[in-house]
Amino acid sequence: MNGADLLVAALENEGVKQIFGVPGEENLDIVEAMRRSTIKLVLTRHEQAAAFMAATHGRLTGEAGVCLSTLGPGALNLTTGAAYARLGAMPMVMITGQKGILSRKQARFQVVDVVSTMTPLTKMALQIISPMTIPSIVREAFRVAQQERPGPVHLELPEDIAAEKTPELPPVPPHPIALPVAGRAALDRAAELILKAERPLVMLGAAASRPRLADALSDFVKRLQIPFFNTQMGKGAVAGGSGLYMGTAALSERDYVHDAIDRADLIISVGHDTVEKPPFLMGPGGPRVLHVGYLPATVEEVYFPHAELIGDVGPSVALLADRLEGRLPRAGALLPLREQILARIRERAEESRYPLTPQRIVHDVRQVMPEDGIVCLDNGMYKIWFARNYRTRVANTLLLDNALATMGAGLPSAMMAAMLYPTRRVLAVCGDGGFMMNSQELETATRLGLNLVVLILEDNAYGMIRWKQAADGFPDFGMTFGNPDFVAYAKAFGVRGSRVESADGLVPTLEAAFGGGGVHLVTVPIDYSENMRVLVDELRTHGSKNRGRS
Ligand SMILES: Cc1ncc(C[n+]2csc(CCOP(=O)(O)OP(=O)(O)O)c2C)c(N)n1
Ligand SMILES: [Mg+2]
Repeated sequence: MNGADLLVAALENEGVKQIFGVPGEENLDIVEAMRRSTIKLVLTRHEQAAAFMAATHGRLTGEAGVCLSTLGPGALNLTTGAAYARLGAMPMVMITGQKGILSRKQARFQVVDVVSTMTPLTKMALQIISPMTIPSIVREAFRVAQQERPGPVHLELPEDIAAEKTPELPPVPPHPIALPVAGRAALDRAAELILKAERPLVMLGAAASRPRLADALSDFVKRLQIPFFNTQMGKGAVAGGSGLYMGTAALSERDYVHDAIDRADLIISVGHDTVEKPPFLMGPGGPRVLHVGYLPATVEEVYFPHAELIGDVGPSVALLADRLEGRLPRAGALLPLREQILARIRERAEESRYPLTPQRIVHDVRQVMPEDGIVCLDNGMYKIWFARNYRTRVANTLLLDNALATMGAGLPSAMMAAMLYPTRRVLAVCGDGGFMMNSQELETATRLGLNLVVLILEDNAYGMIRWKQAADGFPDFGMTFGNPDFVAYAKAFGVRGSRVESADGLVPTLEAAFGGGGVHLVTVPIDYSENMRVLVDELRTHGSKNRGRS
């Protein structure tokens, strides 16, 4: 037995089923230990994709996903994934190799200080210097990665420690940890605030999407009958059909959902994480905010709650509902605004312009996705449209990154979703820019035999930045590029590809793609003139009218 065997045994003890990555020669003892283990090695074509997949495993299951790389160059390729998991609160364990530390037979070849690089990007980063410590370090890594607020942990296993002979050591068994529930005084205070509110509103933030919370939050909202909106990453946290959904705050102000937010006198903010682009801006004289979360709120210029309810969120909100159920005659005060807000959002969803409008694309995608289908977004202009316009009815069915907001994660995150839920429809939606940042993973997806459709929105540009440039009054400059023929590109990977040729062509093309099984790429041209017309001109007018009224 050697250090690598101990590491792999410790990972099996944590229930790890697969490790994503690109090994280097420094990892070969780990690879050999894996060969003799129950853990599968899932090769990717870039370490970044391995990290995005591992992080998404953590996001969707609550159990840390694991990725592996070599030293120096491979480890540095994990850093964007580390930041993605750090900001997005996704549990992940990254294992990297290193040259031997007991002697230096290759001098400084490929050596960079990976632990120092990872330190600010992780919850914990350390080098393993003795096999004896491996069982406890691995247990600690998973504990730290998975406990609130979840995130990435980095372990560096130098090749000589991996190869070092060691007696067999028992792994440290994991045990369930029950988080403390909010105390009576805090519950009473929170209940008092809500009882006094004239126009309450619930906001569901990023932490509301933790997989274990779906039922508890749906119950909470239904028992209180207070209308709710969500942040981008809080989307889907409450099961649909409640009739209480008021919209998604994809922008920070002036959108139609802000009609309700601006009129609220109390916002019960559940699981808001200020890594997200602000869903509304607190300022002097705005609504009071009650922060409900696993951890106290960070104080920001735009977020400084007046009261907090801290503790295990599920049981805490159940206790809060016990104090309030049936005692809130004004719970639905803001509900009359609901229909007009949702009607504005639905506008032009069936327009038959070609190239297609973002509204039409969101609408058509919703048509072909069953309630439990999962849409995974990359980052680009369409993210705002999907966040704002796509209605979710099941938790974690619109996966987007409003934290690091990195391009390139759309395809890998969808691949992970497809691996975890092989019978559900999974769609990656990517811009022509973001797709090309990790398009090499089409090979991984086909090799893994995944059922997955990738939708590419073609505007031949970094559309989001082009839009910002225009919205800020700059001349149109420098944001366009050419694309490969995406259908031919898909074919080169052995992936079936289709191009949408008419406004009515998207739904049947997506249906056929899902129907065919396997990996399928669909490319559709998008008309982004709506960005300026709706998200700037229309909302500016709306915002100023609104301010005039209040
Ligand atoms: C890795 C990375 N690089 C740059 C950016 C800045 N950025 C945000 S959106 C965007 C353009 C995205 O273009 P595309 O994927 O084609 O989507 P579109 O906005 O055109 O729909 C850029 C460059 C980013 N978020 N992440
Ligand atoms: Mg684009």
